[in-house]
Amino acid sequence: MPAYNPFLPSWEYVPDGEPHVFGGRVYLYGSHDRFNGREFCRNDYVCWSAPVDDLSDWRFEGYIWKKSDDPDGRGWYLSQMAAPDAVRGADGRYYLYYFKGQRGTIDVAVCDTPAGKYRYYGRVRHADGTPLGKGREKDFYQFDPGVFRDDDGKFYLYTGFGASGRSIFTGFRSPNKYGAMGCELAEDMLTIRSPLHTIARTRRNSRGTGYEGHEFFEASSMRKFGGRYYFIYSSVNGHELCYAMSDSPLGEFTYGGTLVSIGDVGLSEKPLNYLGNTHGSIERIGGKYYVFYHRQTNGHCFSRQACAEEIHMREDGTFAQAEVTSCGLNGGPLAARGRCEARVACHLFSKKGVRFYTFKRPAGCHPYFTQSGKDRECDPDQYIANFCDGATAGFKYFRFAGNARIGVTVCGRARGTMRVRDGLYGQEVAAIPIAPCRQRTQFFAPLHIEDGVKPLYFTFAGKGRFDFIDIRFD
Ligand code: FUB
Repeated sequence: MPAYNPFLPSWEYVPDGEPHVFGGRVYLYGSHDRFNGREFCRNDYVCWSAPVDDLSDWRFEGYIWKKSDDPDGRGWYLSQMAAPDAVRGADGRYYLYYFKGQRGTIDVAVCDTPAGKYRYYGRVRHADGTPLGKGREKDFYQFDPGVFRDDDGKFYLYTGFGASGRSIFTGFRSPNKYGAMGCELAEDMLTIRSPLHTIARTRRNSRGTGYEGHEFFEASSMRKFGGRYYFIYSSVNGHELCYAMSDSPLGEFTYGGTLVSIGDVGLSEKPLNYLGNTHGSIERIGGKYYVFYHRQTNGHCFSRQACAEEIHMREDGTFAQAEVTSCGLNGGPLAARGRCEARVACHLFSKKGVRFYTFKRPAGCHPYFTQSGKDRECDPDQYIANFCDGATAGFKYFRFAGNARIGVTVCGRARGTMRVRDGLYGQEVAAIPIAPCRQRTQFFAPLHIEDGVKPLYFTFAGKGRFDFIDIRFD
């Protein structure tokens, strides 16, 4: 079975993913957005897992933690229960750390298995019992917990919110001027037993440190590879995951670079996909490194979906920025055979370029990923809507072998040509005529492409707009 990006079913919206391998499976812990939600994280936490030797085979593990399971009940604090992370404790149980948008504290739930039904365990606190986030000195609004177990059995917690303006959750100015914070946790998994250390810099304290332009914003996550600590975070640019390295779990960490940008910013002269926040981490699975992140679906920032790419570590331990692809966890290009859904385009932009998504879909001729049906209806289909003159969808990569024709399925009032190129600035390999249609209709044209691995870029030239459903290979 091929794997695509997004790698979960098209109707699932899991952003802020933290991948962890436990006992031969990779588990994805994340927030849970709603299709067409009006806020971040409207749904209860679910978990998905896949065997480490088949990253296309994701299994739904069910709801592991509901807002109503928290002692705050269904209070307004819980409206945005976000960005959990999990760790296996010294007692062999699994601890799920999460934060509630408007409370600014971190709570913990526990379970005997990685993806069973968690039950409430407690709130992270100082030794005197004051909740972390409510104490003094450097103890700021808590956000996006990352939890980490070191090889020596010690546990660490990382959190922080580096906004210099107002918090999207509280509406208050961010009180955190230090950056990401890290501390050691006691054996009870709740009590802090070290001072709070600054891990990565914000805009307010980055001058001369190497973080400039990629300062910490949110999404703290810790990993250790080859004896080095890697702090992974979402930068002030929002659309990228960056990392910083150290020889010690409580740093200070040196800026390393960008791991992935959802618009391939840094790899291309201009953003090649609609931007918005992203959040994730790296996991070593079967001897390879993968970066997990989320893309933005539905033209605004409240319906985000899990994606992943293989990422390469250089000999000196640094990572090269991964490009976003349609084939993600597939382990190679997609076969140019049969049907490929348009929803797996990894690049999408309009004649006027892209936008950074906020609460509302941008007006005008901007194509966007969306779906039919309601949230979590398991048979809706996802497609690209509002495809109009100059809109481009790019797919990386396909393996071509003796292909003679290519088609697209579309639906809408449009007339023109779908021009197909074998690269962003590549050769035209097909020109598919498009005519108005009230129902989904396939249009075909001869394909002139050599065998081998290539991307495909589809650009519409003409009048009107349509839904771009899929690509057909003959
Ligand atoms: O999912 C809600 C928020 O969006 C997270 O807390 C941030 O990291 C960002 O992804």
